[in-house]
Amino acid sequence: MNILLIYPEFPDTFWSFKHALKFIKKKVSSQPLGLLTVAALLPEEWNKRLVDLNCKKLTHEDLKWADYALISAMNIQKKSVIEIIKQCNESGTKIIAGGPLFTAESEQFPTVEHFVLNEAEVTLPDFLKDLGQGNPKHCYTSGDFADIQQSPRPLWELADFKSYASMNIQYSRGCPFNCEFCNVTTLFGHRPRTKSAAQIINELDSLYNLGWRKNVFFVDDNFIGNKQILKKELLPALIEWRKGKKGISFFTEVSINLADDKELIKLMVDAGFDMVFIGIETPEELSLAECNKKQNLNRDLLGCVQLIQRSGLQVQAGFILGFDNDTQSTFQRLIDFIQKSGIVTAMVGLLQAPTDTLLYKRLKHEGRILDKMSGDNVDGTTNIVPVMDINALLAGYKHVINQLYSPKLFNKRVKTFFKEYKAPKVKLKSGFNNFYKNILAFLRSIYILGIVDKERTHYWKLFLWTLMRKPGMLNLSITFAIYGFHFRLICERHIQ
Ligand code: B12
Repeated sequence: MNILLIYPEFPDTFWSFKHALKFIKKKVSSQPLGLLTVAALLPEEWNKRLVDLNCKKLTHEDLKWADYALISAMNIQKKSVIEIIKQCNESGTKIIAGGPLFTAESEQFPTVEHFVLNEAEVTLPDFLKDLGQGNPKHCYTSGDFADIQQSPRPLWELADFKSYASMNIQYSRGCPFNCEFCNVTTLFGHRPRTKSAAQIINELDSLYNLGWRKNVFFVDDNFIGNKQILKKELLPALIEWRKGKKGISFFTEVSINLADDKELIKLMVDAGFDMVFIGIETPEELSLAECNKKQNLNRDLLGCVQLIQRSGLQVQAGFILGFDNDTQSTFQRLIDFIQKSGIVTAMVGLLQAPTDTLLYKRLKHEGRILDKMSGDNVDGTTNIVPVMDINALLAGYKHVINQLYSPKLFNKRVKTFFKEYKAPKVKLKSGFNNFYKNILAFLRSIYILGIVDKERTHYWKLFLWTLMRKPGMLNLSITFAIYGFHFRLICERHIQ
């Protein structure tokens, strides 16, 4: 059996990092982990090829070779998905579709032969059994959650490492919290399910043995969902694993209560984590209460962020505008909060309601749902009727985005961050090859940002400031300048 695994193209968005990746000559930020996991669940003797459309084209020869095309996607990739399905239909290649987009909206794709939805560990075995008996059904779905201790190691071998800036691995699924706008608990459950430390070490070993030395992103919904087991098993194992190795820094997604546990932060830093993404959402207490973001309530959010930064972790964060309790003053409050926090990568989106959330249910009941969400929560659109006048909300949103990603405020945030941040003592030595690539990226930044770009004076101002005041941070400072360039282009092109 010949199996073609197809990953659709991402549009140019905040998280695509398209305009930043060209500085490091990478095509895409990370590999399609879902498809590589599915590949490992298929019979070993089947032939498998991966076509990630973010790296290469899907050819007629690929489709002719394949007995089945397996497609995985998020809703943001829908445009590319429609094109792929058309190509498969024209060439007569049968499709098996799975992953978040199809699990949420399968009815929109009438020409797909088979849907294998939800977690493949649960649904794929039944499909394979029926296929073996020559009688596969149209749709496989399940409300059961997989035991991920039984998940196989993803088939990294199928991915062309040279194209990716980071590699994704997954330790847990699910989250103990219940934020109104988030669908994670519906999709993956309340009780975080974790892999064993041995599984993760095996996955890391295989990545390392295949030559990977750069970032590894733990794509957990909330990495600290089960703190006890993390402190007792995984983090000590990661600290041990790191000894004698070169490169590989980790980053992940956590909730703000990380700040309550200094021991946990220290273990994470010692294990090689250098960055975390946190859903902060808003500095407005009433809005936090409205969306049931209990873990963010009744605490000094700014102090928590600074504590994490001082401990050696860079903080990226997501923010939302458009809660029922937001007012005209929320916009400036949010700008002030983000500026003071030194959160350089701050993703600000409008409140949207994914179908499988408590928010969707509430707003449907109140007659305030307009449509399906766009899938990109940073494109200045929403599928809900906000309490605030929509034009006032959009104007406020654009103002916030334009302010935050103006070179002046962006650089100010970088400086605030550098003043707070204590770089971890764990040295993630990257080796000559990465050093050489960093130099090339630096030279490209000089040309594109320091000579050609209209905002070049800001590039040099930040460069000189860092050189004089924080010379040890020069590498990071240039990385931020490149991020700032990407965010500014995204704002100019999509949110104006
Ligand atoms: C890592 C991640 C990202 C990464 C990169 C992902 C990548 N390169 O593919 C980043 C940070 C870039 C990202 C960004 C976004 N993301 Co995201 N992301 C995730 C996250 C946290 C983990 C995904 C993952 O790798 N999981 C591990 C693998 C093993 O699981 P999986 O992919 O789901 O695959 C399993 C099943 O789905 C199934 N399966 C998957 N594919 C297939 C295919 C076949 C044929 C079969 C049979 C089965 C199958 O089997 C697998 C094993 O069980 C998920 C949440 C989650 N827990 O899944 C959100 C999630 C996928 N993201 C989501 C969204 C909305 C976004 C954004 C649009 C958000 C935004 N700010 O606008 C952006 C857009 C990206 C862009 N480039 O523009 C949504 C997608 C919703 C949807 N209905 O499509 C999710 C589900 C989060 C959520 N709470 O809703 N994301």
